[in-house]
Amino acid sequence: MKKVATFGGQDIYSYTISNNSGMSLTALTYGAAITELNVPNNQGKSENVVIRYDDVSFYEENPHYLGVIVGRTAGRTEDGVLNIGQETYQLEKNDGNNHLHGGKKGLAKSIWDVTQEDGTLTFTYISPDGEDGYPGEVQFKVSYHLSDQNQLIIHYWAKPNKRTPINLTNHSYFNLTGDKKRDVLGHRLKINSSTFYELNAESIPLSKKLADEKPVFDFRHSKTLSEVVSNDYEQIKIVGGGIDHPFLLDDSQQEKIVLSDPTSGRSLGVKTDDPAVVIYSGNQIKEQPALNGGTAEKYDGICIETQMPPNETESYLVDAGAIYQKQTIFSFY
Ligand code: FUC
Repeated sequence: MKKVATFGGQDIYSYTISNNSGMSLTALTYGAAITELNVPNNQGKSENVVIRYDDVSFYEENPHYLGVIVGRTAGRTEDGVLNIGQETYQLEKNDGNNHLHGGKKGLAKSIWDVTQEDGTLTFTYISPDGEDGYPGEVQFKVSYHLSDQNQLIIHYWAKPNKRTPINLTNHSYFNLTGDKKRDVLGHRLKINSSTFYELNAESIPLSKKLADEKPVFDFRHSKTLSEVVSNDYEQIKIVGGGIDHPFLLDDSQQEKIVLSDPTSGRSLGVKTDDPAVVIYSGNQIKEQPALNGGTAEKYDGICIETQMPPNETESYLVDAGAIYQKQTIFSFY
């Protein structure tokens, strides 16, 4: 544990865990942000495979949500309007007219308590009733565990005292080249998904579309990201030239998402209990703030945000006293 910053008068610490196979992870008490994830390449050399700010002070505002836990609900809520039964709640609008990633504060800008045990960091945070406009006090617990099989296992747990929506994810930007040697356009992506969502101009999910009808968004056979972002499909242009879309995951026990980088030989397979994933290809990354020891560029990293399908708040309402529990496993090869 090391003090790394002071945000709003509060000390911020970083914690590091490692396994016996060359992996290590560093995360902050602020937002539970993963700032470093070192993974061996095909020569056995461990390098960082997530994007981070060069200057830790940028985590305070964290414009890209690098590495954090986002919630109480990930993604966008149109006009910030949340309906639960007969009640309507106005969530904070922090993305134009919409609510994004839990609001201006959200879990991403909260200070979590941490305990460290062998290869596990456990983060806890109690969000008060009404925080960011959401009803109910909620106890949150998230853990990061590194297994000796080179897996990062993220476990999510929450318990509200009123019926309220909960939909958590981690917002790490992966770049498997290691210590960011180049952008992710040469990475290959495979998603077991036959359905994705089209978005409106404000990135609000509109309607489902079959991958069969839009081969460029059919990732059931892996393809390089460069061939996707250069396609003239209007859904790619609408999000700034790339992917920023929800995909429904087809049922299977297999790894539902696979990302690979031919040059470093690293690949990442993702298993999750969640029925959907938002893939975001870093389209909004600009030159500043600086990332990973140099100037930041568009497509520096890719987020694999496992979560519930969008626009179906009913499906992720958690009753008072009930438990929300999810697990996502990132396996590195
Ligand atoms: C992703 C995207 C958003 C936003 C944010 C930083 O989850 O869906 O468009 O840019 O990250």
